[in-house]
Amino acid sequence: MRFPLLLTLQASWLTVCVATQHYPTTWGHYDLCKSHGYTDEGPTWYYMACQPEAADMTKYLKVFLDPPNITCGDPPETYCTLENPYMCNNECDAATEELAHPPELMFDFEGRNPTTFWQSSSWKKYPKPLAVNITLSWNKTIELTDDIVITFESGRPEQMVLEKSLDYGRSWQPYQFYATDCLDAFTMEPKTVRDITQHTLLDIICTEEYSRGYVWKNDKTVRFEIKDRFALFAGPKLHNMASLYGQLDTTKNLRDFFTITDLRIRLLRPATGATMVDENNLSRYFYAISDIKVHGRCKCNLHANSCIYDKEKLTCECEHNTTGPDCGRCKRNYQARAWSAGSYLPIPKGTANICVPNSVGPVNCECFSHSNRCSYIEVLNTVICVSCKHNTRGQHCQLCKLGYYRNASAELDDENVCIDCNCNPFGSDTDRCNGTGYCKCKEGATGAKCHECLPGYLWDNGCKCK
Ligand SMILES: *[C@@H]1O[C@H](CO)[C@@H](O)[C@H](O)[C@H]1NC(C)=O
Ligand SMILES: *[C@@H]1O[C@H](CO)[C@@H](O)[C@H](O)[C@H]1NC(C)=O
Ligand SMILES: *[C@@H]1O[C@H](CO)[C@@H](O)[C@H](O)[C@H]1NC(C)=O
Ligand SMILES: *[C@@H]1O[C@H](CO)[C@@H](O)[C@H](O)[C@H]1NC(C)=O
Ligand SMILES: *[C@@H]1O[C@H](CO)[C@@H](O)[C@H](O)[C@H]1NC(C)=O
Ligand SMILES: *[C@@H]1O[C@H](CO)[C@@H](O)[C@H](O)[C@H]1NC(C)=O
Ligand SMILES: *[C@@H]1O[C@H](CO)[C@@H](O)[C@H](O)[C@H]1NC(C)=O
Ligand SMILES: [Ca+2]
Repeated sequence: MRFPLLLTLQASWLTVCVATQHYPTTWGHYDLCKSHGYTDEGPTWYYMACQPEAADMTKYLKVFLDPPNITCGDPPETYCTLENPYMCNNECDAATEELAHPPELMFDFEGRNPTTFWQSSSWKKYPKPLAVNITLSWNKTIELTDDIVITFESGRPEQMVLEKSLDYGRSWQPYQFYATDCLDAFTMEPKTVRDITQHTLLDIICTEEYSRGYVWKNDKTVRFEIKDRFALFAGPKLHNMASLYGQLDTTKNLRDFFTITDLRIRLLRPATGATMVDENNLSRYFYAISDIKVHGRCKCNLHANSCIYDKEKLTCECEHNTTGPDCGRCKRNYQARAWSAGSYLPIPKGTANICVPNSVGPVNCECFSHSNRCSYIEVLNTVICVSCKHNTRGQHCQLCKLGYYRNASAELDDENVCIDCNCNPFGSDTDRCNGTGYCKCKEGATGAKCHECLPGYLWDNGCKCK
């Protein structure tokens, strides 16, 4: 006897669909955590997987340099342009605003002329390596959504490693190696992102794409190619994000690959523009970076569609009764079921996997003793009685099945609470009746059950005109 339950559910689905049709353009984008719907119990919430919009993440990071005093200008120094070693009248002076090159200038609004940039001291201690670590920390888990792009105003480094951390800087893994000669620098075969396939996506490569061919004006950027990697699943123009999301959902390693809490740019050897280092002009060699792009979204485990920056800290605005910086736990009193992340599946709207109130569960299976079985309906976050007996229906078996009416002299938990309408099949339009047991009669028929004829009619499998 599942029919009454199915009816109730179907009714709720229908109203839910109507309620969400106002947002057709947002379908499949996971930007709504819940929407309003109606069941025969009244208004209700309908829950969906959701995530914050992708944004420029450089606004929210802290930057640390190692060595800490590696920025040029303290004491003031002169340096040469790389194209022309005889032009050494450029000055870096930390105490003069126009001549200072502090780390913030890697993250300011670019597009100004001239560009603003951070610059290191020059390679005075050659042949001791000029090594600098630039560490970017969010103190929050971030999912990358676009290429990391580093723009150099010096030549691009001859050796560099991009590293990531997933545990707030406790451990680090390489993301990509960069060198003019990968074999020589890292004993790795040179590869490019085009060599990567779906099966080797997690492989860490060394690339010579962004170090070779020193051209001052044009080739200033070093990339970590997120979009090319996405494209292996989503197609060249990323038109099939559903396929990518499906993969991310089922493969934790893949999801983690694009997830970070910190990034570290390890600059190991500056551009020299030649095979030999000119020891007489070491102030030609330094690092200068004008811009770093990191595009991503807060990781909220598909339980939040916004992430706020308050008191220098990013936090997901958790829905679905989850909590924690990444919505990684169930709230107190909502732990009736183990926490789990929301799911991108089924495409396009996903599954919310909301946290369930402790009080909701078999204990609260309230069915007026017409059933002792309940079912938890995820999308509505409610418990519904299953297989209501005694001709009842509804979330708590509190209504009468169609074709039955409420016995006014019986309590809700009485076996006799619903009375068969018993409408005469020939005299009535339907087998339903109103709250006092009156059926809806066809023309000529009368009586509570439509089993009698009005004057002028004769009973003959219904009332017929004389
Ligand atoms: C940075 O500080 C260390 C230790 O105080 C010192 O040895 C080093 O020369 C300094 N480097 C620069 C570039 O000022
Ligand atoms: C940079 O980070 C690496 C590890 O990621 C560490 O071994 C090294 O000592 C750090 N400092 C410098 C100046 O390279
Ligand atoms: C990082 O965030 C946690 C809370 O999520 C906070 O307790 C801690 O102080 C933060 N650390 C830094 C360095 O801001
Ligand atoms: C650069 O090197 C050349 C020749 O090696 C030398 O004449 C010149 O003085 C050097 N420039 C500086 C600024 O040291
Ligand atoms: C927790 O879930 C209930 C539904 O069970 C909802 O009414 C309530 O608003 C939620 N609380 C929060 C803070 O999201
Ligand atoms: C209505 O309920 C009362 C109380 O249980 C019962 O005695 C009576 O028979 C019921 N009426 C019908 C028509 O079933
Ligand atoms: C049911 O219909 C009858 C006849 O039309 C009417 O007298 C009665 O008030 C109705 N009862 C309810 C609860 O609407
Ligand atoms: Ca800048």
